[in-house]
Amino acid sequence: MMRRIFAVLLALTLCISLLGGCGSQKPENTEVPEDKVYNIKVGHGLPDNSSLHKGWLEFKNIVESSSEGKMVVEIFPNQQLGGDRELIEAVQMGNVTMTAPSTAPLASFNKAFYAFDIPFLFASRDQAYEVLDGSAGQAVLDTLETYNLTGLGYWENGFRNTTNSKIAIKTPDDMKGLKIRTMENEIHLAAWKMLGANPTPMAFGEVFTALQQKTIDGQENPIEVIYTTKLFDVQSYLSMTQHIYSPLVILINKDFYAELPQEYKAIIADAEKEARAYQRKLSEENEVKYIEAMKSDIQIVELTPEQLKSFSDKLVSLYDMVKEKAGEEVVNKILEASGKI
Ligand code: KDG
Repeated sequence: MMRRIFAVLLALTLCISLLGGCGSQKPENTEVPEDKVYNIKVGHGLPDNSSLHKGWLEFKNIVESSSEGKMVVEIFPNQQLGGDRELIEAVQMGNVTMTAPSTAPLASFNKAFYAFDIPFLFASRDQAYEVLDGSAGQAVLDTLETYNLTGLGYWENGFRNTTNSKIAIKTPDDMKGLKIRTMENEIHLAAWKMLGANPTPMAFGEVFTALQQKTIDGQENPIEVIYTTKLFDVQSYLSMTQHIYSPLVILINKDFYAELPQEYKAIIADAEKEARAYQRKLSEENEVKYIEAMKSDIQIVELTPEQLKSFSDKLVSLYDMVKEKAGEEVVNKILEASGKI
């Protein structure tokens, strides 16, 4: 009898350990080495007075205090380590640990992100937060793992608006032939062509000089970016086109994150969530503050619902283009979550 019980127990123990081993490629790292310090190098593209930078500072404070200094976060703002494309590559390779690009340039690395390039996708920030923080947003983040990246969450770049040096744009007719800089993203390029403009894709770091030297007439970005990077200084009109909501994606090198002790991984995940809420709140507040701060330097052009519709009407066929690029499944998930289908 005892021998039978012993045999059953042995078989059970074997099963459990085998199952555990099969479930994950590597065993979870639960040990926290006493004297090891983990350095987290963060690079991002915006200045110190942006909500993005303040969000990273909040993240740093939480991570460093919760880990009692065992994780140290160093932040390089203002494109010091490169623009969005370079930073995505650097995080993939592990030369930089974390970054926060717009989803648009990330789409040329990982096509699922084209799903966010549907114009007028989100009706409000709250809806954007709900979709991005829900299962549809998570499904897009999950696709990053094959690119040696882990996506922790979405922060806010904001609703994008159009500036230029020539005309108070109110409808697509006003932008015929205007040389507009777009982000490096094929859907954005196609959209501006459909609107009748003459678009040029360009890295963000070159935009200020290109506007100043008038090699381009205009560009489009959220209010915070237009203000904090002083684009309003070299532009005459700011049309509140609100044509697309631009999320920022918090990326971390996949191997670095996977190999962290479980306790530290949780600290990073929690800090990202807290900093996200803080950054979004600040982004919303800054939008109001910064419109006020620049309105004597640039003419703010408000658009009526009919005028906004004249833009969306021209862009209807983009839906199919986005589906073709990003994949129907992921696009439908986003469209369903945002009540579009
Ligand atoms: O790091 C974020 C910035 O690079 C971002 O604001 C870029 O929206 C962007 C643009 O227009 O390139």
